[in-house]
Amino acid sequence: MTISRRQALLGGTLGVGGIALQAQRALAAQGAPAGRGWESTYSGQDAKAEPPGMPGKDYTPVVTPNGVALPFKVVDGVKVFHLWAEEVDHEFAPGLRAKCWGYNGRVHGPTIEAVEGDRVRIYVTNKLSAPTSVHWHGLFVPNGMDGVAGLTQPVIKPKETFKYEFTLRQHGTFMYHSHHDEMTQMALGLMGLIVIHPRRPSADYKVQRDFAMLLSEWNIPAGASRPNPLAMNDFNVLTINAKAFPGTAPLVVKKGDRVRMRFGNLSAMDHHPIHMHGHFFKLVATDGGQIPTSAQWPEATVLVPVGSTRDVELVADAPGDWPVHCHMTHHVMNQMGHRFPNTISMKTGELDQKVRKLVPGYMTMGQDGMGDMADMKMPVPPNSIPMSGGTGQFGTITMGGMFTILKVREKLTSYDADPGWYQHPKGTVASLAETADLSRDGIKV
Ligand SMILES: [Cu+2]
Repeated sequence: MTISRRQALLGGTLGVGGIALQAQRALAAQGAPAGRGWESTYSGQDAKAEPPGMPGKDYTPVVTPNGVALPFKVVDGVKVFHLWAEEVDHEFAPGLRAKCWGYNGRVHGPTIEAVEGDRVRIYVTNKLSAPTSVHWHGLFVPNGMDGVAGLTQPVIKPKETFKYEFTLRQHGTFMYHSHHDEMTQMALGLMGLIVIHPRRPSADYKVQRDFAMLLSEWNIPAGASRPNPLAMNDFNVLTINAKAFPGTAPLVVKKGDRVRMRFGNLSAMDHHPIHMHGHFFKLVATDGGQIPTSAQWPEATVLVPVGSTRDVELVADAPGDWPVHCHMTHHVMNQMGHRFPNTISMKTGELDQKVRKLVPGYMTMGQDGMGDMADMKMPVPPNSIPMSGGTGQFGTITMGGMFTILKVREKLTSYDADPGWYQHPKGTVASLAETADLSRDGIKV
């Protein structure tokens, strides 16, 4: 029997076209999306609890550089957590401490980690002198568990303990933070990350390294002992997990590892374009959910807006020490980069001589930019850190703040130890051009 093209298209007889049409009708009968992806329920769906997912068995725990996971216990199938808000004497980087507000003795608070379908009960004790509340940013919760003081619950007064309880219906990267006097309490550090693993992960969810990083910003005048919550701009301490470089722990991975980096941003006023050297990554999720593979796009810089999370994934296939940092240049500088008069290219020699008559040892800083001030030997006011500067194997790194290092190694004995600086293969480091090179290539200098 032969089937005409017309017959096949109409599906009037058995044929390829007919089967396709039947399949289409079957899909339509099941209520498949008409093309825009709307689903009948999102956050309003029923919550169905599943047995508590356990680390090592149901998920591989994330790494929170410079941080920890919040411990839990299981009581009658419910995961029970306890957060307490309190004042914390926090070190941002060697040389800079401030009295901040955090949870469980840490700034920021520990990472809450769980599995989709877990029933969680989170106690919050207020050990501060001010009332507070905790909001679960991005989570689908019953309205009364949303943690917005005044709107969905009374404030948690000093010395009180509140109980939050809900079932986790999503997976991804989320955040928690104070939702009372946010300007003050978040500026002082009351925030943390929530990581929820999928209950039934797809094959490509598995990674070797899974890092969780919370971005924030602070105004701490040099020498001050507390962050200033009134600041609206001029943030001078920019942090990853509340640490400014060189206080940030490196991200240690093995060559070929699949790596996930989860970024959350609870800064007061700034978005952070996080740039990674030597690699590209794919944007795979936001705090609104997973991005289908077909919609993921490759980037070398991911913008993490205030109040958002972004998950990226990469294959770390290039050995080396690669910066991972905010690309806003003032966000990779520490305290002292602000409020200096602009003296770049000024000849200040005579000025220095004059001032030295009054102030012995006076020296104008910044004629050649700020790099000279990065020298750790230059004195800085008590309880402050130089505006830039860690020290690398080739000298001063003129960056601070929201900066860390992805250390990709071919051989690694442990993920937990800093493997030191990358040993570059011979002939692969930029170096002083030799006369022979210049003459061969006709470069006149
Ligand atoms: Cu930034």
